[in-house]
Amino acid sequence: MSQIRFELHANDGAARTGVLKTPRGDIRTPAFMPVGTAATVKALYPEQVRSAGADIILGNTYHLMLRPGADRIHRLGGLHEFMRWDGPILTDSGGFQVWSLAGLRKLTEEGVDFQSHIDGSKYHLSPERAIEIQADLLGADISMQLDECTNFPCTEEDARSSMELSLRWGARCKAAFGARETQALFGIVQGSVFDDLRKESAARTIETGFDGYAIGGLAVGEGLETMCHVLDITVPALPANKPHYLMGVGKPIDLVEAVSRGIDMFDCVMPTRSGRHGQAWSDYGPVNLKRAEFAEDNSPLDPDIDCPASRDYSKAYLHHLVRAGEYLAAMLLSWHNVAYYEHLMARMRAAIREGRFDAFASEFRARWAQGMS
Ligand code: PRF
Repeated sequence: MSQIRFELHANDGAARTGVLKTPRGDIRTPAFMPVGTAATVKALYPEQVRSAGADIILGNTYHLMLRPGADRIHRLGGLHEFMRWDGPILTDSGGFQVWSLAGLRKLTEEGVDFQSHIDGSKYHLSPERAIEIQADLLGADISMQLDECTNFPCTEEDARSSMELSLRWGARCKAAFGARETQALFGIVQGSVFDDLRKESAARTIETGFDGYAIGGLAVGEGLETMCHVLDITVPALPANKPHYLMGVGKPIDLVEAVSRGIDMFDCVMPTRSGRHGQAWSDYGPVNLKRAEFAEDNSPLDPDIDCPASRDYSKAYLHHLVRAGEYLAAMLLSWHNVAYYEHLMARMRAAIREGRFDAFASEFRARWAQGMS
């Protein structure tokens, strides 16, 4: 019997809240996973990630297999021990990163051959190797199937052949993974922006059978409206009793729109990356701390968030740190941004629980629009 169980506690329209139970701890859903690409959520201690409200983080097969190497991490006790994060970790399978980062690469039925973006050395990733790295060597609590993130835009023909490859790779990942008690495997639905392909990909991924279902191939330049349409088509085609994970998304407004359509999990570099670039997230959009208007603004970023970076430091101080190029600027802004994202998830969970998610989403959209004007 798997010790990883998904419990749904409340529904409000299509939005849901619950808990994904794992031996390493509960993941409250809807959940946001900060990205810890290289065995670190950049600029943050694990304790800060946890205190900011994160129940789970994401790691990357691609980066870790290149540096320091999956076998080395295994010899050092696995990814949790290596990076001193004792909560759940979900790892991405690497296909998407090979596509966006690697040098020369060659895709075959067997898998993908590619050259490291660090030193050009050669690697191979297959569905079987992706499972071995994630589940056996890194020790991920949740592994992702190897997939191909379909280019956007693309023809329906290309989207179909890419989707078919991901389906075959998904079945091979499932076979390689087998049945495990303390680890889970998620499938990934592809199909670009074509309704029929999305429905077919969902049905056939479900046929293979996974512990959770991700929606891939989005946040690739299609825009919020198109993404929402794909979610409207795809999420109802997924099993209601399994977690629904939208990969690589997104801005705060994207999270609100996706939760309203039944998504339970997200990951995105947005909070940490923009934190390193002098930006703080808010309900009104991103705030650029470099701007002169903050030079003597003694107010904190958000006194309602229980995080020192959000509550205790003035915008004037953060403005100064950003202007001076200080490391602490990246550290405090990343901390605030992760805490803001996690606080947003907590607000959404409460709104769903209390049956007022629609009102929450409307008010959020209004604030977001106001910030954009
Ligand atoms: N597949 C995988 N990881 C991903 C994506 C995907 O499609 C995306 C979508 N852009 C983000 N991360 N395996």
